[in-house]
Order: sequence, then C-alpha cells, then structure tokens
Amino acid sequence: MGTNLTRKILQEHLVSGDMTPGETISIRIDQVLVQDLTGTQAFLHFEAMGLERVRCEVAVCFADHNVLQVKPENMEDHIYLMTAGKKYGIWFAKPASGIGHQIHLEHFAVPGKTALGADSHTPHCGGIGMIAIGAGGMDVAVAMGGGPYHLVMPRVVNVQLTGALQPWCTAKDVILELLRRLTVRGGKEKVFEFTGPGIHTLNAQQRVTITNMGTELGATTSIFPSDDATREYFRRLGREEDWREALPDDDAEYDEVIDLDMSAVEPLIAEPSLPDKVVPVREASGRKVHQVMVGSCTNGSYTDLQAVAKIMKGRRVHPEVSFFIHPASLMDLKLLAEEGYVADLISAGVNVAEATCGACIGSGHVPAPGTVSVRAINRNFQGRSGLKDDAVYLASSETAAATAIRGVITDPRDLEEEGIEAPTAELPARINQDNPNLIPPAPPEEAATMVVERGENIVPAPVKGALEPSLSGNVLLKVDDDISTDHIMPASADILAYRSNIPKISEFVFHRLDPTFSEQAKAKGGGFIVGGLNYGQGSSREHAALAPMFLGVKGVLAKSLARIHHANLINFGLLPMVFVSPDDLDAIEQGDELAIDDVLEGVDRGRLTVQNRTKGTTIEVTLELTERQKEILKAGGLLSHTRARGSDGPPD
Ligand code: MIC
Ligand code: SF4
Repeated sequence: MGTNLTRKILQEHLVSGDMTPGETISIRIDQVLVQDLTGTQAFLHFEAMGLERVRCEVAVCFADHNVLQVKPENMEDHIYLMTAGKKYGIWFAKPASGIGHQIHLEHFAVPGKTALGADSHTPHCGGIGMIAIGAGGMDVAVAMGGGPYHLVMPRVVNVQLTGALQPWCTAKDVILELLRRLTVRGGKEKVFEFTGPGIHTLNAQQRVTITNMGTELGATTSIFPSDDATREYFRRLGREEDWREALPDDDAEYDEVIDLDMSAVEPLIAEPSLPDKVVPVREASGRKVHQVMVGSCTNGSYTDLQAVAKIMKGRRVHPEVSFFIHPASLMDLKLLAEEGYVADLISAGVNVAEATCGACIGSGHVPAPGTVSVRAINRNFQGRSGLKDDAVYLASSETAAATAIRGVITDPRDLEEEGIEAPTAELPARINQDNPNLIPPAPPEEAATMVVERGENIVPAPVKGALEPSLSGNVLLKVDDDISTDHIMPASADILAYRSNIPKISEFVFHRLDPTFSEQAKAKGGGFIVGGLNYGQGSSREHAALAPMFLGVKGVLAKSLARIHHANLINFGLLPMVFVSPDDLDAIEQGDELAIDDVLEGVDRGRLTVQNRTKGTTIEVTLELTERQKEILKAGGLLSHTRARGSDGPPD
C-alpha cells in the first residue's frame, strides 16, 4: 500500500520516534510564525535560550491582532517585536499588513515544508500542501532556535470529497458540515487529509478556508495535496518558482476514511456559542440581526470579499444592521480597490475596516447586550466578541451578506428571488507581493550591533521552581465541558495590551466566569482547576497556562484536555490530570481541598492519587506524558528544564 501525504512530509522531517499513531515523534520545522499576542512571550523565551539568530529557514512575526493600539502598551509590544525580529533574523509584518496566516500563505508558504505557528490557525497553510501546526509560544521558540517539535503521531483521516459545491454553497459550509458531524472534540490527535475527485473543483483559497477552520475540530492539522490548482495559485502570486508538487500515492493508506459529497452540502450556520452547533441556515432563518462581519483568517481573502462585493453591488445594507469587513491581506485589499470592488462595498454601506484580526479577537465592534451578530469567521466561544453573554453565529461570507441585506438570518439562496446571481469563488488575477509593510530582518553583520527596544510592558515571564513532592490546595473553580482558552485567559482590546506582562494579565484569568478568580487564587496560595471534556480548546495562547501558573495554580483535573493547552500546561510546570473514571468529576465541588502525595513518583508512573480532604474520598488521575515531558514537569517547566541541564541553545 502507498503512503499518504501527511506521512510523507512527516517522514521527510522526522528527527526521532516511531510513526505509529499515538507514539511521540519529533520533527524538524522549516518555517516559524508568531503574531503580536503570542510573539512577545515567544521572543522572550527565545532570548532566554541565548541564541543570536533564528536557525529555521523562515521566521516571521505578524502584527495583526493588536493593531487598534488602544493602549500605549500595544505599540510598545510592536516596537519590541520589530527590533528583536530585525536583530534575530525574523521578518516583521507591520500593523495592517493583513492577518498573519494569509500573508504567510501568500508570501512565504511552500508546499511540502513544515511550519509551526504560535497561533492555532496555522493549519491555514495546509491548504497548499504544508504540514502547518499551531503550538504554544514556548514550543515555537524552540523551533526558532532550530530545535525539533514534539507531537503525538496523529491518525491520518482521509476526507474523500466527491461532487461539487452547488450555487451559494461554499468551502465554509464544507468545514461546518465536518464540524456538524465530528464536533469540536472530533479531531484530537488527527490530521485531516483531503483527497477525492471533489478537490479538483476547489481552488487553493477555498481549500485554505477548510484547513484553517479544521482547527475547530481540535485537529493537529489539515492538509490538501499540492497539485495543478495549487500551482495556478502560486502563478497568480508571482511565486511559481516556490511551487512544488506534493501528492499522496494513488494507493495511499489512511487510518480512517470519511466520505463527503459536496453536492449535498447546503448553507450552514453555527449557533451560539460553539463552532459545532451547526444547523442549516434555513432552520435559523428569520432571526433579527444587528451586526454582520466578514473577515478573519478564514473568510477575509480576496475570494470571500469579491463574492460579498458582487452580492452587495447596487444594494444597501439593511438600515438596522452594522456590516463591516476585515480584509485578511493588505495586498488583496489593494487589488479589490483597483478592481472597483471596494467602491461597491462602500456604496452599499459596508464598513471596510482595517486588514487585521479586529473583531474576531474582540478588538472593536463589540455587540450590544441582547443583540445577534452573524460572522463569517471561525470561532464563537462565549464572550469572545467582548460581550459576556454574546450571541454570535458563524456562517459563510455569502450567508453573512444575505443576512446584512435582509436584516434577519437569511439563506443566501433566497437572494435569487431578488435576481442576485450566486458569485463564483474567484482567485485574484495577480497579487503583487510587494507589501510595503513587510520588513525583512537585518543582515547578520548589521544585526550584531542592533539594540532591542524593550518598553516597560515587556516583562520576562516568571519561571516556576521545581515540582514539589506533595501538593495541596482548594478547587478554585469548577467548569463545564469545552471550556476554551478564551474563557481561561480572555482576549478583547483592554486585556490584550498586557500579553507581554504576565503579572498584569493574570488579573484577568477566568474574568468573565468569575471576576474574583485572580484575587481568590492569590489569597489561597493557588490551588486546582477542575473541568470537563476538551478543557482548553481553541487558541494556542500559552497565557492560559502561564498566567494561572503565576497565580499559583498547580494543575488541572479534567475529563480530557485539548492538544495545545495540554502541551502549554506542561511547558509551564502545571499538572495536566485526566480522571481515570470521568464520573469522579461529579464528586468534586468548587472549594474542596485536594492533596496529592508522591507527586514526583506519580509523574514518572503517569498516574496520581488525589485525596479530596473535604469529602474524604480519593480520585485516580492519569498524566499522558512522554519521558521528555516528565522531566520538563519535574523541573517546573521547559525553561527551568533547559536551565537545569545547564545548556544554552534550544532544548532537544
Ligand atoms: C485566536 O484566534 O483565538 C487567536 C487570538 O488567534 C489565538 C492566539 C492568541 O490568543 O494569541 C490562536 O488562535 O491561537
Ligand atoms: Fe486572528 Fe481570528 Fe484568525 Fe485568530 S482566528 S488569527 S484572531 S483572524
């Protein structure tokens, strides 16, 4: 039997391990990306390794999340990232160059290569045949230093696409259909590899929309082959020389197969407040909407915005709706302006906002209480928009535009009644890659004398001491299933200013669930968090481990842990504990006092006994740890581990 594309690329980059699903492997990383929320910590970790220059092929830092610069701290972060990047050999994409994933795709991505990004939507570039994985900033810093990335060898799921999308049905609906079937927990330790005759009906940008949002399945990554359609995209980018073919063997073997007939996919919408609460748009239609957004790394491309402009041309946004778009790339926006599409949008009353993450990360356009917002973006975790009890729906750009015209959730196919034709998914004619905001690193000789500018907000991350042999503390918070890192370490403009300042940002841990959490955790000298399934899903932000660690949190007990958050907990020395018997969750209450003895032996065994002193019971938990992770945990985290070994340079 032949080899699938995922295994081919992993094999070519394999540093250690056995490529059997479930086993730990490590791989060489060719390209690294960070952004302005995760980048400051990643850069600080990199500096702590004592290296002068990055050792990967390409490293880029994108100023895309914190662009509004609502506080002076935001710009301080950017100045640090720009000067450090120049010195250490890292490209810097200035604010409003666009959203990092799209800029990386257009400017740097190369089929067959590996990329590690300090952002969960790094699988974006999987759409052109890369193995692109999201990780915490600490793991990305290691890759910047030339160290390997350690991961669980995923099961490779073959999604066989057949048929072709019907008018008004889109790539976004394909990924929503997968979320409907598999849920936000369905992709853990899996790679979704797309093949089948249907892939030839999708252009590269449509494929990217699918791999980008594969993140919401909890997947390690998603990938399409690099074929003639990919080549055509690279030709239009003016980068045909970077294109190479990357295909699975004809008789490739997979661990699982899913069939998806795209002809049967209809316009879908995810209801508040999870990306897998998917229903046909028809079932949700008629609900009054106050706000509509198209953008983010998932739906902000030329292809999406051109479709919206074609729908809006000659029409008006409903009088009671605010409709804004965040383009994903400055160069796409420029082309759309040259071709007249931006004028069509403006004439229709669409607010063409800056090319950034913007409202996707709760930076601006916060909805009013009691209103509905329909967004062509990728995630709608409760409170992420900046409003605690928000009602955010996720849909395609076409559904969003139809909704903006009618003022109620609308199946875009209904627009045919008004004589509006279904737009086809167009690639840009030619995207000029001369992005004025993309700043290359300084050459080594110049870099050697450069000084990194560090404002007062750039505070090195606290480092935890070695793991103690016994631990005790109260359950500081008990939460439900599917708690996202947006719940643990909220985003939104006011808080984002403190991403480089852990003492300050730790004041906001669990802020929307319990505004007193941080004070209580400190007053009690730390403790434990108890959660349900898929604890820590969503973003890669290591702040969701680092800030609780700063508050004295010693570990998390959950029914299951999301992939990136699990790694982040270990990197910062927190115990990632999973109930052996999930029902034990019911026997713990918030406030209970827990104690664990023989912690170090338990870490070695991968199993601990937790005493509930309040209830007088004991609970068994497992720790899924590799030998390397056991050592990291015992040392108190990755930085302490590296220091304890007394070595400079990236950890192995
Ligand atoms: C997100 O979409 O949640 C973010 C903001 O891009 C995060 C990164 C972060 O929180 O810094 C992600 O996806 O990893
Ligand atoms: Fe930015 Fe939203 Fe994409 Fe995250 S999901 S990178 S916040 S656009």
